[in-house]
Amino acid sequence: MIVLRAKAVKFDVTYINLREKPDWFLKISPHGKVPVLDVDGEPLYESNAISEFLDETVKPRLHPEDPVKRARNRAWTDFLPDFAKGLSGIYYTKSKEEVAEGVKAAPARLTKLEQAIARERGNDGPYFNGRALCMVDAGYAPFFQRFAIADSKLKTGVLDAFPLVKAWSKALLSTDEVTGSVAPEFDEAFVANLKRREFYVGTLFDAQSAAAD
Ligand SMILES: N[C@@H](CCC(=O)N[C@@H](CS)C(=O)NCC(=O)O)C(=O)O
Repeated sequence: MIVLRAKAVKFDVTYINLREKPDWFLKISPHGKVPVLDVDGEPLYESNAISEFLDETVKPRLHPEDPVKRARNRAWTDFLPDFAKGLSGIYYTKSKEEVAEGVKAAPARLTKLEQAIARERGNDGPYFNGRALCMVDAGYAPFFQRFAIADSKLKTGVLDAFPLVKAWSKALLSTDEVTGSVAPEFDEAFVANLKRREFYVGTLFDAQSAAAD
């Protein structure tokens, strides 16, 4: 969605309930996962594949022009599932103790990312490659969005030791393409999901204030 928005593509969104996946969705999504992009009746799946398709077919290019830089950007997008595990390992946990373990484990991945930003960018940002939003930004932003909601209650301060990552996350979370990429009730739905799955962080959002947090 961030890539679509960055390229000003006109699109319609259909949200589905992942706990009751409709048949039409299961027919077009082989792994039963979102997102799926329907391009004139051709379903595309896997965020990376969709984003790459959009970058090849719709201007402006979000990937760097320089092939070496582009390859390194792709390498950091490949690191995303591992990185995401570092953050979700903090909030997809069932107790305070598990949160603390997650906080202890996350810096190994955050250090790699901090070093990558320092090395790849060579300027003040605010995005992964500098002044322009790029594909790496689009990949990481959703994970920073989710972490920010959880950490508004956990207050781990885990990003404090990683100033470049922290500033990057802050920039992404105040970028229109990112903030507008989720449904208006996204925060509320995310918190409801944390509660439903009985994660410890869910207990920190009380029923009355969840919608406002
Ligand atoms: N590798 C996939 C992962 C997508 C993914 O995990 N989607 C989750 C929601 S964020 C999903 O559809 N989960 C439903 C399920 O696994 O049943 C991608 O990047 O598109």
